[in-house]
Amino acid sequence: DVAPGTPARVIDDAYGPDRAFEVMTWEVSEEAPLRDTPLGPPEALPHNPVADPDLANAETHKLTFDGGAMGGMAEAMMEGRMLSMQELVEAGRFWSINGTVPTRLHETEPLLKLAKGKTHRITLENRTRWPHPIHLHGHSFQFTDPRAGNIATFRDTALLMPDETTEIALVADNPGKWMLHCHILEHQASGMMGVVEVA
Ligand SMILES: [Cu+2]
Repeated sequence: DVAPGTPARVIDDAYGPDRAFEVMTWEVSEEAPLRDTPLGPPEALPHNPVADPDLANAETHKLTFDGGAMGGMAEAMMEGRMLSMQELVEAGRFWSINGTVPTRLHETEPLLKLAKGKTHRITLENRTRWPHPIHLHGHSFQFTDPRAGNIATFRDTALLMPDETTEIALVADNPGKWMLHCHILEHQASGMMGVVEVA
């Protein structure tokens, strides 16, 4: 029970206690409640139709994320040429996935080709000094390591902290060419994006 007029602060400390910031402050109104009694519990949702990964019979893959300030990236492939970090910075493309920097996404070779209908375990390795929320289109995945988050939860984005490595698993049941990219859009636009093909 919170007394009317008592402020409650909402703090976002996802990036650690030293980077916590206040999102909003709210307080309970002095006005009468809208209802005499609270609503009942919500109705149960239908069963989630997303297929559970079969971890014991999975194909394994790896994606490495490189680049940015204070990182170790020395060079990367762009448009079929190996460019130095200096050249990449001058081109405004200083993030890479598996050593490649796409420019025209629809023409680039997929980062991964996933066999349709199978379970795939994908290691995500962040070799940069920056956090990256890595977002995959077309599929929902689970973490395989409970240290990364509740492994029962299906997600479309994995937040990789600096130098963090984790593994995701999914059933590739949605054919097509799907974007995979950092959801910090400046990072996406400057190279941290690619295509995952399911066929
Ligand atoms: Cu990023």
